[in-house]
Amino acid sequence: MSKKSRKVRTEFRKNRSQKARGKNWTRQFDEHGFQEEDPLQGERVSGKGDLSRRRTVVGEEITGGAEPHLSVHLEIDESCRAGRVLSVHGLSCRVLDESAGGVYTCAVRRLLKTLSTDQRHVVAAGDRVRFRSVPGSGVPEGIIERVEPRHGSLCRATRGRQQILVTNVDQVLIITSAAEPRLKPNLIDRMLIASEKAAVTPVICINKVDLIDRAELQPLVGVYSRMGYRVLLVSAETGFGIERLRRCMVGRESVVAGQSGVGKSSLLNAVDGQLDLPVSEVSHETQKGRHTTTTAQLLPLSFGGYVVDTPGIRQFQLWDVIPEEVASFYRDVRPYVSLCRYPDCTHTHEEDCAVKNAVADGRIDDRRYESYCHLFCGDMV
Ligand SMILES: Nc1nc2c(ncn2[C@@H]2O[C@H](COP(=O)(O)OP(=O)(O)O)[C@@H](O)[C@H]2O)c(=O)[nH]1
Ligand SMILES: [Mg+2]
Ligand SMILES: [Zn+2]
Repeated sequence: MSKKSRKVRTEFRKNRSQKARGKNWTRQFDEHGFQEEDPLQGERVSGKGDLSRRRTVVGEEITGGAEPHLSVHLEIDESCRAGRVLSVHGLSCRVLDESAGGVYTCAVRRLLKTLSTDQRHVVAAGDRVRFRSVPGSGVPEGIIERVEPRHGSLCRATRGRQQILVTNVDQVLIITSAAEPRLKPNLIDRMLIASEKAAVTPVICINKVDLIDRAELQPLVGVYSRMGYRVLLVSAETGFGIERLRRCMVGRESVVAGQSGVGKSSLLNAVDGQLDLPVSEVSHETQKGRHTTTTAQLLPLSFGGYVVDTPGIRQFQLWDVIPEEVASFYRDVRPYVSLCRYPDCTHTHEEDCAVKNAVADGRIDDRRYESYCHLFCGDMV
């Protein structure tokens, strides 16, 4: 991550375009300090009239990570609460007051919106924000004054624009089942690639271990552990491994991934009884159509932390991975790619391929190599 100071010119909205040197400008400032309208540091207003009037906002552009992000230095006082965006609905969002509790329906300060150039929404589910409560209709309402810098965003490109589905994700829980439905290691590999691409830590959870002999899983667990992945064997049914899963989720934001029926809801209920999620839902998530909802919902956990278990987010698989980069996301394949004879080696049919040699020597697991070949050949979904 690098931070560099950047000045941004933003235009005033039409309804704010009064003459710059309006009659009582100085007096208004004295009286109100422009707290309500312009809570900005480093703002200059020129007196050049309508056409050239812009404001210069000093912010920090943070590059690196999933997306460049502009954090604006707004003045925040004690009346601003620290909150977490639970979900976004069009122009408003639900924000949890992280210290006092309570969920507020919030709008976004207009200035923040004018700064948003390449994002569809300024605020995304998972954002850490500062917001001000607005007294009004009885239901808790507020206005978001600041969006804190993000890490770990799961994104999707829609019509050339990057859409952040959920942000500040600490880990992806890749949930599979040892049986019913049968274990699909290639599916684990795909979800691992999606996590690697998003630069979010994956945790592999194999559920329903009550249905099998755990010793059978040891070779597979060994392959993933050697690559540095955390693997948890769990059973929502018997409670096996649930305490370890809970410890892994405390205070973190976890996104749940995995196919239908593997026991995601059962596991989350076992981890936190207050979630009370419906089990065995006959869901729409297998219809991968355009009607699948992708509006992420953060569910607060009673022991601290959040979990996101939204069908459209769960299916996050290989949105933007191109075949040529697949190898770089296979932790076990990656060390060999630079040793191949051809710099553009695809590790599928070429001679003197260091990857294939490593497979022949048993340094790369056969099944992992096969799963690589499947993905490389475009078996992406
Ligand atoms: N034997 C066994 N069955 C489980 C376990 N976890 C969940 N199930 C069952 O698997 C089915 C699907 O569970 P559900 O939580 O709805 O899966 P989801 O679609 O991934 O959310 C239900 O019938 C659960 O009772 C487990 O650890 N062991
Ligand atoms: Mg479920
Ligand atoms: Zn090769």
